[in-house]
Amino acid sequence: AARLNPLDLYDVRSLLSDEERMVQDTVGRFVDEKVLPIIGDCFDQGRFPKELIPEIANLGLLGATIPEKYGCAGMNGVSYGLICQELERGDSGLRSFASVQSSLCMYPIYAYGSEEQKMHYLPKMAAGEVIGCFGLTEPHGGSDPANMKTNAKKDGGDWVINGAKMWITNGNIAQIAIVWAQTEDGIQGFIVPTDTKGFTAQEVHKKMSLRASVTSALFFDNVRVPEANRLPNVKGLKGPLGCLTQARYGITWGPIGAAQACLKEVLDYTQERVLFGRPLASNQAIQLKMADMARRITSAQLLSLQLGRLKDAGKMEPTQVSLAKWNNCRMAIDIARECRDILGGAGITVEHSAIRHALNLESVITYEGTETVHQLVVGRELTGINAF
Ligand code: TGC
Ligand code: FAD
Repeated sequence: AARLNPLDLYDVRSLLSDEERMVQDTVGRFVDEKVLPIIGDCFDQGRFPKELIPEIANLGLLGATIPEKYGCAGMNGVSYGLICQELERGDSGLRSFASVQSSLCMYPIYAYGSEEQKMHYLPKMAAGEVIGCFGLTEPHGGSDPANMKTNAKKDGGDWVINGAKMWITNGNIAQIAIVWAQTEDGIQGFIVPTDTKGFTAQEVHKKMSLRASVTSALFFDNVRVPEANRLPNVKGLKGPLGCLTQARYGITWGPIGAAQACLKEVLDYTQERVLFGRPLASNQAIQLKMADMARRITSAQLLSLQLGRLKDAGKMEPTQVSLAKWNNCRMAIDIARECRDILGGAGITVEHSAIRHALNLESVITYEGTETVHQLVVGRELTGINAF
């Protein structure tokens, strides 16, 4: 009988539709041909491969679930998940770029914006001509966004924004920022063109994680935008949290790709590496580790697929997203670290991908709600007691 696919032991792929498989194959090919050959160097040099944006856009990967009316691909949630999985098999930084553009910038315009805002921004964002960033986190503490200090005050027909945001993906390459600010009426969202007077973005350097991604601090010094730039259809923390649910859903899929990349690498490496007169793969201690990786990847695949089916049926709950974000990030970071170990000294350079994925996943397990935040969301669901 044919051997099982070590990266998909339960043939989860057979549960996908033809269209979903096609999306996965298309993105997979792009990652194999265009991303893997350059990404180690990008990480080493601390460079986001901006030159890939046009092709990512051409493949329909930006705002992929938004209807075609707005220049987007109109795919389902499972296809979006597969996009995230394949991109992150390349690098978490590339998946971050797509998550932020799709779920954190295009989604709020689509879900909370006026028809004029949607027609104006979404087609250009799908085409990769307008890049967005999402400013929620502030320097004094990201886990508790309700306590934000950035504020927007009404002044005639305009809004004047003051404050600062921290750790903002795409900050220095964005043409627009989706900025969440405190107003007299609670938290509201604004579309801020990054060439507006008083707006500055300052890139964060010396990162040891997500090096192939742009991360920035944003500063707002009397930044003035017209009322037409306010997202009219949401008020309160549920605005940004609703975007986070979309992005976190995609992030449950992404780390599966990172873990698959790492497992594939050590499966190959341990066949070739001969120590004590036999391939490394023939040692029980090594097989146990790799079997355990396959077990954890398989569980994560089934979790994300069912989450995606719930999402496409309109039944996905934020607590379910929290559980999967927690589980799948933990799964992947543990696997990446073990793979780094199995590679020995060879595991410490970017010639192999394990250390790059392991370091990237330090960000992935922290952003979009830390592991602890997601554990406490699940705890609150189980007990009815808010322990934050
Ligand atoms: P609470 O005050 O209870 O709720 C406020 C309102 O929001 C609603 N809600 C949600 N809606 C949609 N999705 C969710 N996940 C939601 N969670 C809550 C809720 O029903 C309520 O609505 P209403 O109508 O009653 O006003 O807020 P909470 O107690 O649930 O929130 C606490 C906590 C800690 C869970 C929340 O503050 C939190 O999630 N903190 C973590 C912040 C975070 O994740 N930041 C991420 C920043 S963006 C980022 O990291 C991008 S990285 C991207 C990349 O590079 O890939
Ligand atoms: P803090 O909130 O200060 O948390 C510090 C520690 O305290 C954590 O371990 C946390 O789990 C723990 N903790 C917090 N509350 C509790 C509690 N009640 N009980 C027990 N422990 C607790 N944000 C954006 O808005 N947009 C972006 O595009 C974006 N991109 C990012 C890119 C990168 C590379 C990184 C690293 C971050 C990004 N973030 C972004 C910010 C990210 O969402 C925050 O870092 C994250 O939400 C945590 O906030 P914090 O860093 O302020 O940590």
